[in-house]
Amino acid sequence: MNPTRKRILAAIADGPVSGPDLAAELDISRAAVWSHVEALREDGFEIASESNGYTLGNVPDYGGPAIEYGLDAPLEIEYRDEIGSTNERARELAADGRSNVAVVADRQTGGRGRLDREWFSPSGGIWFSVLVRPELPPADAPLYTLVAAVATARAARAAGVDATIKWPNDVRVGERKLAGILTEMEGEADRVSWLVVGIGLNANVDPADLPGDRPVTTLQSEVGAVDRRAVTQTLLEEFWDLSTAEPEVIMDAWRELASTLGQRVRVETARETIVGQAVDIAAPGTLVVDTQEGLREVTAGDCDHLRPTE
Ligand code: BT5
Repeated sequence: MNPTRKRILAAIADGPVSGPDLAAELDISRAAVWSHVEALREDGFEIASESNGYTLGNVPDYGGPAIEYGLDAPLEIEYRDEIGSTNERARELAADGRSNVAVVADRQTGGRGRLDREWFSPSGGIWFSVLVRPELPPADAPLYTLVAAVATARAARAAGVDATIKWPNDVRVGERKLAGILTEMEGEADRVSWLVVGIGLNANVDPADLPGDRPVTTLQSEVGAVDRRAVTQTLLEEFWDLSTAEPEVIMDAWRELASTLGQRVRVETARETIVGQAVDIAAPGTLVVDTQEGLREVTAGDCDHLRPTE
């Protein structure tokens, strides 16, 4: 959001401030104050103007300015009502040299999961992709999937939903999938050039509009409709804060929320199937599985939690 508009909103949030006072405080003309206020009203901010000045009323429910307003993370928001895939758009922005942008959409027409699987993204969900350029060797990129999973589970918990993480990229309630993560990157030999972390969180969505072949859930069906703006802000802030933490701190946060550890699991990798007990996570995000042949570290794959008899 335009920094002057951000400052106007901050100034009028707690009561009336007159046009001349705002103009003096921001060192702009009164006409400029007026045109910024008009632009903010067009973005959906309710701004009363009375004899004692401007006062901020309701903030828009969702959208770019709504998410940016009060967001405690240095991310620009690019918002679309409809888009093919926020990951695709974030990759385009990466090619343009951009960074620290989150592309957010109300619905996606071509949402993607891993291995080009379809990701259902009807209106009412939280679908977004964060583009960052961390100073990280490419091999450490999976840490960002852990960060995204922790941030998503924490945001769901803040909304009252008992979410846990299933390795590598699912956030679930019990056995029902609530959210998925798709991390993509481009790297040079020794460092990441860009990273796009896509998060799809079923927020105010009817489970009938989601895949019927696997157990799924939504925040709305767990606790009733949520404030998408607040959930998105919490998620982005948690993501930003944890993304700069040391790997050990990230992994400890992950361990605390993981449902996979201690489970018997079957992991399908591109080459083989590994069965055993998931005992730990290791940097940068590998699952440590205790198998009949000893400890194995798995970097990627589809993981099923098995019942003890399987
Ligand atoms: C994922 O893949 O879980 C990653 C999903 C990432 C989606 C976000 S939305 C914003 C950004 N833009 C994109 O285009 N993508 C990212 P995977 O682990 O491969 O799981 C995919 C499987 O989850 C599908 O094959 C379905 O079985 C199931 N699925 C599809 N849509 C779902 C939904 N909305 N909720 C729960 N499960 C779903």
